[in-house]
Amino acid sequence: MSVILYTYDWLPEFPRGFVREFRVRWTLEEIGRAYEVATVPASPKAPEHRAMQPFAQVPALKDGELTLFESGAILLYLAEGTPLMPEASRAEVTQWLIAALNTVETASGAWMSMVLAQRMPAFFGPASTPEAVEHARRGMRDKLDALETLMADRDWIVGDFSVADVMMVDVLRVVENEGELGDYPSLTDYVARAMARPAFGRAMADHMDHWRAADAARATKLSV
Ligand SMILES: N[C@@H](CCC(=O)N[C@@H](CS)C(=O)NCC(=O)O)C(=O)O
Repeated sequence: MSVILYTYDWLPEFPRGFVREFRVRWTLEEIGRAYEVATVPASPKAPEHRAMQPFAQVPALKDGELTLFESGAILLYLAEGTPLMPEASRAEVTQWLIAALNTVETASGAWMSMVLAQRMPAFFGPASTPEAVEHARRGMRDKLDALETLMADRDWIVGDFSVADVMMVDVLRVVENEGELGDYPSLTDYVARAMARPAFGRAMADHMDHWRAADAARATKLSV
């Protein structure tokens, strides 16, 4: 049965490609599960949105009667019973998916929000001091250093490609896009290896098509 993935009706250019809805699309493509996309208004947030996602964020997912939020919970749910969650390494795959969110993304997210506040103070401000940004960057690099050592002698984080790799790579892509993986060759290769997967390519094409269609719908609305 097809699931419904909720994302925003429209977003400006800068977050496209990196909205957390993408990691769900990628997982759905990896496991070959049919899905439809439904939208919630980005602004103002609707009560129906908050009813599905108490923090009024995306992604959210509906599978029949079940509604889920939190990308980590959604990925774990979808991966269940598929090759992305091998029974023999369930505990380690879960551990690494949580490490991606709770150790790496907390550090990279703290740094990234400071970078965005400097770049677009009107939108994300107030800007932090350069010293505070550098402090956050060093905190992120501590985590990247550990991952770099780990990934030097493996292709995927636990055995074969798993849902932990979807999450870890989706977190690292943001850092790579900012040019911060330049001196991490193992992590650069890891991200490139994952992004070369056909499922990643299909998910990204659909993700970007969604925003193009959203632009067209918005242009039509503005012209009437
Ligand atoms: N912990 C949440 C974070 C979700 C999240 O930050 N979503 C962003 C889009 S990538 C969002 O909706 N931001 C708008 C907002 O917070 O109002 C998850 O992993 O699902």
